Formats: sequence, structure tokens, C-alpha cells
Amino acid sequence: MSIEYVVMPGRETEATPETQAAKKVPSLYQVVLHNDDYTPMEFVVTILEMFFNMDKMLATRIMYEVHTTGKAVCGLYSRDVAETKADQVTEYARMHEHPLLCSVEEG
Ligand code: TYC
Repeated sequence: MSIEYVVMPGRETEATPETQAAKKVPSLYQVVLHNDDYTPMEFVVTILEMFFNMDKMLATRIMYEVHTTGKAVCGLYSRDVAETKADQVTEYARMHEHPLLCSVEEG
């Protein structure tokens, strides 16, 4: 009998604390969108399409998740990419005078 393992690409070295210590596994960071009372729903959908490459259906679902629960994760990235995405979203929102909040959380 043989046992097969499925290993997610890029996460090959996270199996045990020993291998984590030996080879550093890069951590992933969540880009999080937060709800507010003023940013138009359609604008948030556009943000999710533009910066997170979502199609309209997924973008609309994530927008409603933020609207109803207060926040939602839009993507997982390396620290640099996550911070750049959050900065770009914030800059784009301010350019259009919306108070939309986008943050980065570890994990
Ligand atoms: N709550 C906003 C409204 O009713 C919509 C909204 C959704 C705002 C998601 C921000 O991240 C957000 N117009």
C-alpha cells in the first residue's frame, strides 16, 4: 500500500517545526477591507475587480460580506505585496473622496 501526500505549491517546507527552523517559510499577509457607511457598493466592487482580479460575481459577494459582517479578506500575499495593495486601494479611494479602509493583517 502506498500513501500519497498533496503539497500546496510554495508551502513545501512548512511540515514540521524542524523544517520551519531550518528553511524559512515566508508568511502570508491578509489584505482586509472594512465596512463604512459612505463608500458606494459599486465602488467597492470595482476596487475588488481592479486590485484583486476578481470577477463581478465574486467581487459582489465579498463586498456584501464586508457590508454585512464589517470586514472580509480580499487576498493573501507576501508582506510587501499586501502593503502595496492596501496602499493602492487607499490612494484610489481617497482620490475619489471615499473613506474606504483597507488594512493588512498577519496570518
Ligand atoms: N456599507 C456601504 C454602503 O452601504 C458599502 C460598503 C461595502 C462600504 C464594503 C465599504 O468595504 C466596504 N454603501
